[in-house]
Amino acid sequence: MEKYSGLSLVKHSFSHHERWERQWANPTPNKKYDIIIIGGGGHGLATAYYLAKNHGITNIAVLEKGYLGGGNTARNTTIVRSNYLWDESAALYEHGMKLWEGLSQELNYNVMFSQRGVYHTCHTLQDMRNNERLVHANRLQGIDNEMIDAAQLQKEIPTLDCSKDARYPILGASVQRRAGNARHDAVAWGYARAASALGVHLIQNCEVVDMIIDGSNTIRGVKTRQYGELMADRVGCVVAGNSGEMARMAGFQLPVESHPLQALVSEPIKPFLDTVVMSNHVHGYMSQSDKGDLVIGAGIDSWVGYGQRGSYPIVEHTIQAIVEMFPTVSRVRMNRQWGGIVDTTPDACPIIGSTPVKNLFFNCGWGTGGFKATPGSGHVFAETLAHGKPAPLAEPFSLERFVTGALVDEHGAAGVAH
Ligand code: FAD
Ligand code: PYC
Repeated sequence: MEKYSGLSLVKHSFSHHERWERQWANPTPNKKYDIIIIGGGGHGLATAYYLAKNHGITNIAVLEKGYLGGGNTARNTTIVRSNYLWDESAALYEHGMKLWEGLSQELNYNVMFSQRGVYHTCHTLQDMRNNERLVHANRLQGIDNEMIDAAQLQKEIPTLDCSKDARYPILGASVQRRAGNARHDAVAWGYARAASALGVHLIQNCEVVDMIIDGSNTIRGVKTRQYGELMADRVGCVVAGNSGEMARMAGFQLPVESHPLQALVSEPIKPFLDTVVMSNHVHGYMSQSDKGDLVIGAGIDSWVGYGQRGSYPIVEHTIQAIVEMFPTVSRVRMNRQWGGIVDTTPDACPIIGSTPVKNLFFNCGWGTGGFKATPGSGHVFAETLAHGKPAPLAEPFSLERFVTGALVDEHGAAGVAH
């Protein structure tokens, strides 16, 4: 089960007290920031870190309405992969994957990135064809991905039911062996600590309730519930499921819908699954955490909502799928179930870049798949904010694509059951 990338520990240059002081900073009255980042999830914290580290901009405030990393970053099932279909998205996610591969060393914080492989099982001929297409596309892009047949799959995952008696027998699978998972909160803490050490202000319990936009349609700052007005030259908004609400404050509409997405974990059991298995067809996926919990998820609630919980029929359906694929876990008890709010776009791809308001940038629309993108998203958004124009990797993901029609359709091709 131990498949972590190696760590080299370097002494951290800040005392515990200094770190505490920085991470729990309050805004200084009348201070103007170069950049305000709204949202202290993984993406916002990664953005702040790369702004400070790669662009030398440290007069930054990250404003978080709750606690750092308490949104979707804390609620996701941590699958990291880069096997997307189209060149634009494959390039973006592969950029993230490469950053993941050195992240523990970069942050001097064990993010427990474990390249244990991710399998997408195929239960129909069409599933096989879709996955073969994906594998070919990935190979042309220089991204690892391969097809295996059911006999090979059975050898690699003995507890998976690959028999012909299953309701939807498995015909084969695609597998990205460099894919895997990581520890969600460690990613947020790692970026937070490293950004704080570089001088970034991390302000928790600070909810943005409005935008300050002048007569020339330029953003000047934000209004917060706890600290009044905070001013900045540029504002980056990275609030996942709350993006639509933020756009409303800024006076425009985004093509995003907010949906609940839920997950659940079991009681801890002995190690029996050292990889990640996903089925688009029977609609469920599972991995096993280092504590032994089975980490299980499925699709979004198809209705919109802001409740951080999922509804019952989905979880019941998910468990049916999991028990079908892994009959051996049928008597395992579930410990916890929760939900997050994900922001979905019509082409299942993110929106990264400028908005109708000058100096206001959005990074949103990652939907059900943004955890894997955390380092890549932060990296390209930092470049975008630093230069005031989209980073090259972000260009295909502009808001304008919904006007020009240049969509990057990753529905289904993402190989996940959403
Ligand atoms: P968040 O972590 O949600 O951060 C946004 C922050 O903005 C929050 O902390 C929130 O409190 C803050 N905020 C909101 N409004 C305001 C305001 N007005 N003022 C100040 N702060 C505000 N992705 C994968 O790649 N792999 C997976 O396996 C996976 N599984 C998932 C499973 C579940 C159950 C869920 C819910 C999501 C899953 N995702 C997965 C998606 C992934 O979690 C998200 O795309 C990703 O975490 C988004 O990160 P973020 O930093 O943008 O958002
Ligand atoms: O994007 O791989 C993914 C994913 C799995 C579960 C939720 N998202």
